[in-house]
Amino acid sequence: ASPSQTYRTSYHFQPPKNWMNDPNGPTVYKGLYHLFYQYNPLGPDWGNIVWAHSTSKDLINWNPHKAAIFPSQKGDVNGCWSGSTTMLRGENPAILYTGIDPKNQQVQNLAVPRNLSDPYLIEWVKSPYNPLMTPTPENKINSSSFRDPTTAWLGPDGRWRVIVGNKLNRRGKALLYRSKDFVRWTKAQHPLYSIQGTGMWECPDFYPVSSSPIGLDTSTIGEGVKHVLKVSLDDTKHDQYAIGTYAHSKDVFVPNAGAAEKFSGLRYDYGKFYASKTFYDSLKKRRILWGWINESLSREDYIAQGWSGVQAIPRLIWLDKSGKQLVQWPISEIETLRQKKVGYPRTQLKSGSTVEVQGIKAAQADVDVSFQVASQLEQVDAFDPSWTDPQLLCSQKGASVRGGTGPFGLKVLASKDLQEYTAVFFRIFKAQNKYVVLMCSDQSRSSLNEKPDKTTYGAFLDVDPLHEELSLRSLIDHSIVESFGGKGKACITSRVYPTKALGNEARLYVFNYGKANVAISSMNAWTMKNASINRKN
Ligand code: DQQ
Repeated sequence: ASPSQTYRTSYHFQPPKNWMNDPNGPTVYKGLYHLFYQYNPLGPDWGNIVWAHSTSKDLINWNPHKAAIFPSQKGDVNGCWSGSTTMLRGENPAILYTGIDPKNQQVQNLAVPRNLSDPYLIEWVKSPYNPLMTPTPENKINSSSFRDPTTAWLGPDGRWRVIVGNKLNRRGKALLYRSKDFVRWTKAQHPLYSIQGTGMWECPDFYPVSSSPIGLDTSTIGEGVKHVLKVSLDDTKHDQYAIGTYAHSKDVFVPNAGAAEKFSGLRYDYGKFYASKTFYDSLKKRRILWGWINESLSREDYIAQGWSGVQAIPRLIWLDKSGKQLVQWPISEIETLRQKKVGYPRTQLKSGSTVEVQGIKAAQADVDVSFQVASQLEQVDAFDPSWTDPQLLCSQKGASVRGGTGPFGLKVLASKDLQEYTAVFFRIFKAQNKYVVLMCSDQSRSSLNEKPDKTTYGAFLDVDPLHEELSLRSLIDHSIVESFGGKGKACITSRVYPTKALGNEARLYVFNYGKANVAISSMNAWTMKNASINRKN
């Protein structure tokens, strides 16, 4: 393959070439899924941003269309940045997005379909009233930190609400606007929520959840409904969230105790995953999460390959039974790409062993493995309570550092001689009165090429290894590994650039480098078919 094609994916969403970043305005209309995305039509680097557009019947295979929103008005001459779709009454989609005006100020604009009988929604018309929300000295909004309107929700008083990301000095804010007609918007006195010291909140998202995979429409309020506020922290490039309550009489978000201090705790994904956005899929009554995964290559190298960025596989998202965190799982449609399966019966994975999973195409695969360690916890290492940063812990205790129980897990995108591999694994510790499970994705050996960023990622996984299995599912696709631990309680996505473990040379292994044996209670692996993604007919 030519260098530009080496790291392209076979079933992840990407345009045929050029730069892509945030997913925008995902929705479903007349049975068709729509994805818009931040795109540079002129090259592989960020710039000249338009809303590119694709549609799909299954969220897996996508057809490209012409750009839906591109600079054409005063309110967006310098770029059409991120935003969201809202379904107005009677199935009327409306897009709110950020435009960059002639003075390079960030303003919010409205666009609606030209022809509602076209399920592809090819043509979009901008409101003659644009811009609808602007920064002014009176409203004290900083014109370079005012962007990314959310999907709006309808209050019991018949008024729409939307939030827009903002910061004032170091205070991150979710500014709240209200409107009766979706055109005239008034800024509320108070933001929906704000936190001192976080820096800019990009791409906020605000939506109701319940502890069942059945999703809720964005305007749902009531008994037993919790709300999630997600922000993309510009300073750290992490998507963090808090769970709480939407006090709709006051129009404020009240996070659960301890849930939101500086958004320091919960992340959708502990690897690469940014500027994400959910939407309510009214066809299948579920909430779906899209997120952007950027390159770990140097700028020089992604420019040389002629493209940059992929979208993560859409994930179902819901509230965990504990109420303390969200759970994510690849949408079931992805399983239609599963082709050749290899299954393993229950086996022992002896201390020190590395076993190849043969019979699949390991460069594009779906692997689901469960481990049992309950009877193997005598030698477990002690947990030091000062270890509060799982990423740091994973980088200190990588795949080649022997422990009592663990590391054990998968070596993916591995070369035959194991000179190259990405290790996704668990390690167990004993804290005072509970076990601590660490999940890591160690990229340090992922490529013989020195240049890509190989930061190790890590997360604590809220699973009790004494009573529960430890499951790990990884979606492997040439240069992406998306891993789901504990049935979706912790997700870690990484980008890797093997030089040997390419195409048919890639291998998959299951390994145990801990002192204790562990049991594999089940393991299935599938070759994944290519999806048809944005191919011009
Ligand atoms: N990307 C967009 C902005 C947003 C940022 C510009 C997040 O609207 O804040 O391409 O990645």
